[in-house]
Amino acid sequence: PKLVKASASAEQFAPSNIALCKYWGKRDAELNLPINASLSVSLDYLGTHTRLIPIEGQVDEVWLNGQQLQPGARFSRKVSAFIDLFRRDQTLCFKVETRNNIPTAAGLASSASGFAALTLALNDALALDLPPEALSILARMGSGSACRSLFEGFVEWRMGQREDGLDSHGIPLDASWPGFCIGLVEVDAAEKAVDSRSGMQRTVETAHLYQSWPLQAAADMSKLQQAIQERDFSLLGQTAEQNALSMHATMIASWPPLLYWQPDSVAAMQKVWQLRAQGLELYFTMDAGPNLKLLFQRQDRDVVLQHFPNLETVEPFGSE
Ligand code: 2P0
Repeated sequence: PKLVKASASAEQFAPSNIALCKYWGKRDAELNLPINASLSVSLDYLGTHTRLIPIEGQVDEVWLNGQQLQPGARFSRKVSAFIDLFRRDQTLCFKVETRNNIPTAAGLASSASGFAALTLALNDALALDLPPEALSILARMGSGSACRSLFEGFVEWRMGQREDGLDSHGIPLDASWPGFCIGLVEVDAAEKAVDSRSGMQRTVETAHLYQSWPLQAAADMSKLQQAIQERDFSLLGQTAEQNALSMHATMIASWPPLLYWQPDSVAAMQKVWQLRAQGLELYFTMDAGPNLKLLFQRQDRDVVLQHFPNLETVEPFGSE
């Protein structure tokens, strides 16, 4: 978009999302174009509220959860660089207030919901009136996974073929699954040592095992679509868990090795496997961090909570 001046303040919300088939690896690092398609589920009310207020000045003011950040802080620079995509007149600046209601303890990435909410707020403040797919493309430029947070429910990120990335964006699946539950298991809330951007790059450049990842992801995309269409929870859970472990296998096979797990992560995985051996339909997925996200159905919620007390649970499609 080519813009002249801000028209108004704006406030928007976007949900966080959990990928069932992961985005891992870029074919273009500047445009955030992925090597594989991915599929996620958005987390309903858990996400980011972003408010934009036009201000006089030479620099944006970035606030995160009620605290003003230094203009040189990493997050501030990322936000300003993203607003630059929308800015022709460099004197157009904003106060950006970002609030995450994702329990920090869950250690969930907030960049997906953050850039999605910022994109929606810019669309309003600048009166762009862009269609959802265009907004998804723009959000992707801030953070790849943000292109999925533009939508509710199950979302596919089509990788696209074009070099300019205009066919690489999120598409919501026309599917609902009442009773579908996600549980957030906190292992460690601390910020990770290696961010996703560098982790992906290291994996693509150094892990021979990564060559098999695009094939795994393509096969998993089909299985997940089938599972969602047929509401086959076992197929969904198995596919998501194997997909996450396959992604982690490529990370571990990088050099220097990239292992996001902690002893408690492995203990939680073993607990899930044990419960499953006893007949419980419980699966997990994990991202670039030590925390687990559990997948289960409403009818098993009480049993799951007995084994994982203090579990924050979300039902993206409501209960049955
Ligand atoms: C995902 N992750 O699909 C995967 C699984 C982490 C592991 O998308 O560099 O923060 O900003 O495009 O979007 C996190 O990566 O990376 C992510 P950038 P992003 O959810």
